[in-house]
Amino acid sequence: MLVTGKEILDRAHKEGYAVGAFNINNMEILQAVIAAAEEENAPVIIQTSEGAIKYAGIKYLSALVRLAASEAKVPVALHLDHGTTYETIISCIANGWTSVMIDGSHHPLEENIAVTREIVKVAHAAGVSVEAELGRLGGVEDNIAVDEKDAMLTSPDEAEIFARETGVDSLAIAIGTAHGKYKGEPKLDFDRLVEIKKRLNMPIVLHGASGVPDEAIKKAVELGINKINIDTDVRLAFTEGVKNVIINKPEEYDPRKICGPAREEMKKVVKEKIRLFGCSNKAWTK
Ligand code: PH4
Ligand code: ZN
Repeated sequence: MLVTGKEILDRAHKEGYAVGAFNINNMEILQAVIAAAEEENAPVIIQTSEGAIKYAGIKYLSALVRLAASEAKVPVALHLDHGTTYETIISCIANGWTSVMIDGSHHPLEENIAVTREIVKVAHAAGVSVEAELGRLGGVEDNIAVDEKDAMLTSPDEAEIFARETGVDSLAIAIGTAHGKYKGEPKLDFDRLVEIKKRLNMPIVLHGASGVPDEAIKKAVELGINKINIDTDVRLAFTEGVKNVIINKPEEYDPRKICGPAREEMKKVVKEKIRLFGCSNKAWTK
């Protein structure tokens, strides 16, 4: 069942759990995520980055995900992850995405508000949900000075203004996570999350959640995170699965026997994440 991002996230916000948003680039990743969500009876967000669209093609991804969603026994949203241009966002809306992210986080506040507002206007007119981002993700390492760290993380004051001025459906915040593999253990600023959730009272999104210890994720969900982006941990499962076959059966040359086991490895990881996020058995039917 294909639904909007808002339908999925408003419930999660109200009931206090987080929905997994998994990046997909090909059929096997998509099938792994959908199968995991069905086995956990959980709503799920399938997301595609601009890089994924460049790799697979917008028509292919649209057809694949919309077919998978229409056949799925659980609610599925198709979301654009880190949309940076008006053109990409409009093409996704035109091709059936039910949720888009406008990432204006590299802009100063006023400009971020302006670009986000513009997207909210067109997306909402088409019945599509909007996620935006405030604050800078990534590389919050120990050797960065305290005020520099503070400047990268989302300011609760700015978040309040941003949410009010833009009318976004969900907001991605920076509280100490980073994209990709971590060098050390990430330290999340939970006090900041609590303050932002209290002031905004809306669905809050965590990017860069792969590699964050389970206890920290659980706490972030308890404190108000409702959408959790996972890409790297699924990529690692895929490569592990492929490597296992290549190393143990070097004579194998059938792609189905190489990608099939990788699909199983990815499914296991996605199921674990869904359980960790408190999203199992949260699916509904219309
Ligand atoms: N993302 C994933 C971004 C993927 O261009 P690209 O396809 O490489 O972009 O938005 C996340 O927040 C995932 O974080 P993770 O790396 O911790 O899984
Ligand atoms: Zn991200």
